[in-house]
Amino acid sequence: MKTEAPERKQSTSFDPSDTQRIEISQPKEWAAGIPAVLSAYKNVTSKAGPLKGTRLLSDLNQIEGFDCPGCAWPDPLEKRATFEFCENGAKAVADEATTKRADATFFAQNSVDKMRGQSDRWLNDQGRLVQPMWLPEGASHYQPIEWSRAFEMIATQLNQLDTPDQAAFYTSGRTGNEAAFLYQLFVRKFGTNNLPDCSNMCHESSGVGLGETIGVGKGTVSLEDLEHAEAIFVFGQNPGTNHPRMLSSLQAAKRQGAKIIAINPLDETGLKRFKNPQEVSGVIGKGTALRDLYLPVKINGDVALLKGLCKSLIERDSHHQPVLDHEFIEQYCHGFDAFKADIEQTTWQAIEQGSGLTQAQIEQAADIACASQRTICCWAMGMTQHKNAVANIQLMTNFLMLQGNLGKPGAGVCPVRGHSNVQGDRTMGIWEKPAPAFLDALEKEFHFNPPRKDGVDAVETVHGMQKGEIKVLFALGGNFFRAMPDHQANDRGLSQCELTVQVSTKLNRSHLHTGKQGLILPALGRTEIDTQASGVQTITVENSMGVIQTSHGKIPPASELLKSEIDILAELAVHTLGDDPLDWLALRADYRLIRDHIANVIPGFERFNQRIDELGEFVLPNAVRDSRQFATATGKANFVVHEIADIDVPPGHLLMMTIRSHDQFNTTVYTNNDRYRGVHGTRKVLFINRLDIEELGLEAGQLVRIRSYWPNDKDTLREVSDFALVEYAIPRGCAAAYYPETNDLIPIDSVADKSNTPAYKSIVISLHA
Ligand SMILES: Nc1nc2c(c(=O)[nH]1)N[C@H]1C(S)=C(S)[C@@H](COP(=O)(O)OP(=O)(O)OC[C@H]3O[C@@H](n4cnc5c(=O)[nH]c(N)nc54)[C@H](O)[C@@H]3O)O[C@H]1N2
Ligand SMILES: Nc1nc2c(c(=O)[nH]1)N[C@H]1C(S)=C(S)[C@@H](COP(=O)(O)OP(=O)(O)OC[C@H]3O[C@@H](n4cnc5c(=O)[nH]c(N)nc54)[C@H](O)[C@@H]3O)O[C@H]1N2
Ligand SMILES: [Mo]
Repeated sequence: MKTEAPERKQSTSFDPSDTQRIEISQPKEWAAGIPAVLSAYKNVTSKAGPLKGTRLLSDLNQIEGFDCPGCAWPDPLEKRATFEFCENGAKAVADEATTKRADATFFAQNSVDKMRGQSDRWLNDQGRLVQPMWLPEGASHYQPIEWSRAFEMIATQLNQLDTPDQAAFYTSGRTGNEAAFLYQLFVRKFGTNNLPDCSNMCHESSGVGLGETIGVGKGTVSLEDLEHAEAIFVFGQNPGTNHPRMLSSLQAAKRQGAKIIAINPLDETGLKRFKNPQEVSGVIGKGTALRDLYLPVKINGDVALLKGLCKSLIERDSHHQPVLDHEFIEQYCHGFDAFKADIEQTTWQAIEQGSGLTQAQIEQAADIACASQRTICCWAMGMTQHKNAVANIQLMTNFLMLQGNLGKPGAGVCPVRGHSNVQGDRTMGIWEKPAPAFLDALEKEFHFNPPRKDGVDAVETVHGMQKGEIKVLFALGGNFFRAMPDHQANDRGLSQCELTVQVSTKLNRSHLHTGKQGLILPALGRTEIDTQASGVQTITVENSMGVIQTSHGKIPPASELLKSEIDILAELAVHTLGDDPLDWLALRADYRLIRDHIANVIPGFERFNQRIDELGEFVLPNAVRDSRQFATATGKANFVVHEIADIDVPPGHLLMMTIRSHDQFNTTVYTNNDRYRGVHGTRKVLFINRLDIEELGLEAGQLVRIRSYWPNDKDTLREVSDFALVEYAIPRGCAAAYYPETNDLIPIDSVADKSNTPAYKSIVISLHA
């Protein structure tokens, strides 16, 4: 493994060291319980103060409170617990409600260069952004700027472009529905569909895969379905950390007799055993064992595994003892014969080799599927961030279709979304490939000609910036620079832009890699009271299961200078669009007026204001769930044939996935600990099988350089250094490290087929002492 690197372009380090005293212990055997409750209270009260902290926790996810700014897991429609939150939701709230401030004095004391030398944790730790800041061309420091001048500057830059397509408008998934709707309307009136978003990096593969197979790009189950399922397959997801409230639903399902199967290269703690902090038995008892079966699939081995599952079901099916739902297949599906033929000719040998599992292991999972009348597949990033991610999604759907597990209670597909409103943002039209019907409706409501040409997604935005075709990047939330792969390519692109604008709540690395000029526009967060001319405003969000809910800010804004995202967008529209006939400032004054427009444009939102006034929340229609209608090209649910893809992992190399620790929210790092996996004091670790450490002639605990291998671009050296090897139960040939520290290893061209999502979870690496 000691091959010397040839002369190559050396990567710049985007990863300042932040290592404390490293302690590695055994992974935990159960999740939540008292440690989670203590951690929640400690986080919120230490950052926001004891009074504000307690108040915040009691308003979290209540009907009259605010929607958790963490993940998109739904709240129960009825029967909410007094404290309907989880440890990690509390961390997200605390992080926003912090009493620390990154104000003008802070920026005067810290040059951009100096801040680049700090860790992500340090950047976030500086507190809330409280006033608009400007980085003039060539300047070393940000300086304060008036809001009005900032808007003029953006409008001037935008209006100077040769074409509107020279600007791109990114969205992260915390933006509420009303702001998202206004944003896409502004962008389309400006004249482009360049609306890349965090979905492009997240569940895009789910949307594309489901769209082709079942005609709805969203999940088809409700919380109630989940609790009434007989079998739940959890693919590529770590809910104990990323969707902790899902554990309560899995526990409820389990108590009704459901079997749970975890499919993951790591045996994640949250799926092993759960101590529900809302229950006495969760506090003092042993908790509930969740998974009945654990399948340690190798990274990217899911297509093979799913083909194995389908093969087993098809082989077991006979006239006397039907296993498949032939009536469903006959009436609702298309392409079954070709699918069946492909599965029959796929050998068990290929399946075992591709999945890293034995036939016996897969048959155990098939036993559970056969015994179940109601099966659900849940999944997250372990399925969507691979080259063949769309195949993953489609085979999961096909596996369910074999037994008619779509559009009936207790069964269906459940892509578990990431950001709290990422699904709603898409529904509101934040999409670079808008449906013609959506544009027609916009045209009818607002009397203009929306652009019809597809815009750029996140990866295409980086390409566009590098080629000089995109000159302005405006980002509504998020951390585009750090969340995207290939920091080198991204930095090259960004630095060529004329202007980059970040609408943000907290300091992050995107503020340090700007265009020739950079602007930071500080925004109100979800927890804060939003007062406009007509009074205090309410916003809405859509959770992972298509439920529209209201959210009411509860605490005073971190600064008087903050503006709501809607306020910022309305001002931007007024400054940029000149004499546009739409009264943007009236919409800003009263968000109900925005909802009236939404009701006229987007199906399912009829009587929007009335319904949220009366009920607080409502469920969007879903053709598959409600009536087994499949709006696909064939009008039916489609079976699709996919090959088992072989990733080229040369000898001496490993396949690495990038994952989240328990103490981060995406690029926001709270601490350097990962309690459930037994890591303390550092994020620079590589989880690796003991036998691979031995075979490579290395030692546990040793610091290594990780270099990625990308045959399509042998000229660029992508390497990160000082990662400690941690012996871990992970399949041979596989490794894992945290995101975003390893994002520089991923070439911008390493993407999923069809969805163009960066293949964050299949990185071929070699290790160097
Ligand atoms: N606290 C907290 N909550 C969050 C977030 C956060 O950062 N912190 N992020 C939010 C966002 S935006 C998202 S998208 C979600 C992310 O939620 P997750 O998808 O749970 O997050 P990851 O850490 O990326 O975990 C991916 C899981 O997939 C597994 N995996 C990786 N590759 C494969 C594979 O090839 N096959 C299989 N079967 N499994 C694989 C990994 O071992 C890991 O358990 O969480 C949301 N919620
Ligand atoms: N290697 C690797 N890379 C990945 C992933 C992975 O698994 N592996 N996951 C990908 C996924 S799933 C996602 S979703 C992306 C995430 O990409 P992003 O959504 O772009 O990143 P975040 O880290 O969530 O953004 C955090 C920033 O958002 C701002 N913010 C927070 N709340 C608000 C708000 O209410 N309003 C505004 N205006 N700003 C706010 C703060 O300034 C904060 O610093 O990362 C992707 N990148
Ligand atoms: Mo995500």
